[in-house]
Amino acid sequence: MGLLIDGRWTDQWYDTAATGGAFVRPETQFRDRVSADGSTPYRAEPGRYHLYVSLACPWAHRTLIVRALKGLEDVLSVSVVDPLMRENGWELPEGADAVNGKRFLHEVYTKARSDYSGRVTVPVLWDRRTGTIVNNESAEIMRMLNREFDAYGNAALDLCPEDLRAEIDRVNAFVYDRVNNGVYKAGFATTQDKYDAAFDALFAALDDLDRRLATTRYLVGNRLTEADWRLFTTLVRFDPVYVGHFKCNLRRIADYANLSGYLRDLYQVPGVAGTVDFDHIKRHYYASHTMINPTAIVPKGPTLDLDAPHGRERLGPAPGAAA
Ligand SMILES: N[C@@H](CCC(=O)N[C@@H](CS)C(=O)NCC(=O)O)C(=O)O
Repeated sequence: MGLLIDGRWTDQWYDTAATGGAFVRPETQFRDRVSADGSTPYRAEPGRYHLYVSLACPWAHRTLIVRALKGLEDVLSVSVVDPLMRENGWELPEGADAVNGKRFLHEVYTKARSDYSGRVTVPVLWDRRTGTIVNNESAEIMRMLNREFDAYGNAALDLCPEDLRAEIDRVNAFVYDRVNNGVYKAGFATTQDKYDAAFDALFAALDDLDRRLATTRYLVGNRLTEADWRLFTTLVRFDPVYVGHFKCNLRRIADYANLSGYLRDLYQVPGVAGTVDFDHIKRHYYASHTMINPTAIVPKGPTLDLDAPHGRERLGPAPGAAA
C-alpha cells in the first residue's frame, strides 16, 4: 500500500499520526465529466471509455452495479485488479489491462498525469480517445453511467430521478459519513477513542436505517435508487469482513430485523449477484491490510445465504417497477 509523490511510487501506509489516530479519506483528484451531448470534452460513445475496478472495493462496486443495471456491459469495458493490494498498490494480473497494458494501477495514473501526487484508488474511468483519466470518484462515475450513456443502455431506468434528487443527496451524505466511510474510520483508527467514536456513530446509523426500512422497501421515495446501491456495497461486505477485520462487531447485518431482508432483496435484483465476489472481498481485506491482520489469514466463515427469501414485497414496488 502506498501512494505517488510527484509521479514516483512510495510504499507507505495511511498517515494517521497527523490526525490524532483518525482515518481521513483524501479528496479525489480527477473530476472531469462524460456528457451525452458533448458539452464537455468527453462525449459519451460506446467503446470509448474503460473502467478499472477492484471487485473487493465497495466504491468501485457501486459503479459496476450501475453498469450492470443500465445494460452498459458492451459499452464500457472493464479491467479487474488483483484482490491483493500490497507494496505496489493495486496490480493488474497478466492480460487484465487490454487498454494500457500496465502491470500496476499507479502506472495508469502516471500515464494520465506524469507528476501525479496522491493515492492510487479504484474505480478509475479512462478515456481511450484522449488517453487520460476522466474521473476517479465513484459517486460521480455512478451519476454519469446513470444518465449520460442512455443512448446506448437502458434509458428507462433512472437511479437518480430529479424529484428525489435532494433526498437522495441527503441520505447519501449520511450513509457515506456514518456507514460507507464509517466502517473504514473504525477499522483504520489507530487510537481507541477514534475507533470508539466511529463505532458508536456507525451502529447508531445502522439502527436508524433499520427503523427507516421497517415501513418502506427502499430508502428514498420507496423507489429503488442510487441511495440503496450506495448502502448495499457496504452491507454486503459487513458480516464477512467488517464485523471481524474492522472490529465492527456490536451487531451483524444478519441480526437486524429489516436491514437483513433489505440486503437480500437488493442482492436478488437481476444482474447484481454477478457483481458480488466474496472471494475477492475477503482476500483483499484480510490479506492486504497486514498492519491490521499480520498473518494475512482469511477466515473461512461466515456462511451466508443471500438467496434466501427476503419477505419485503409487502413494503413496496418490485425493483422493475421502480424505474
Ligand atoms: N473517493 C473514492 C475512494 C475510492 C477508494 O478509496 N478506493 C480504495 C479501495 S476500496 C482504494 O483504491 N484504496 C487504495 C489507496 O487508498 O491507496 C471513490 O469513492 O471513488
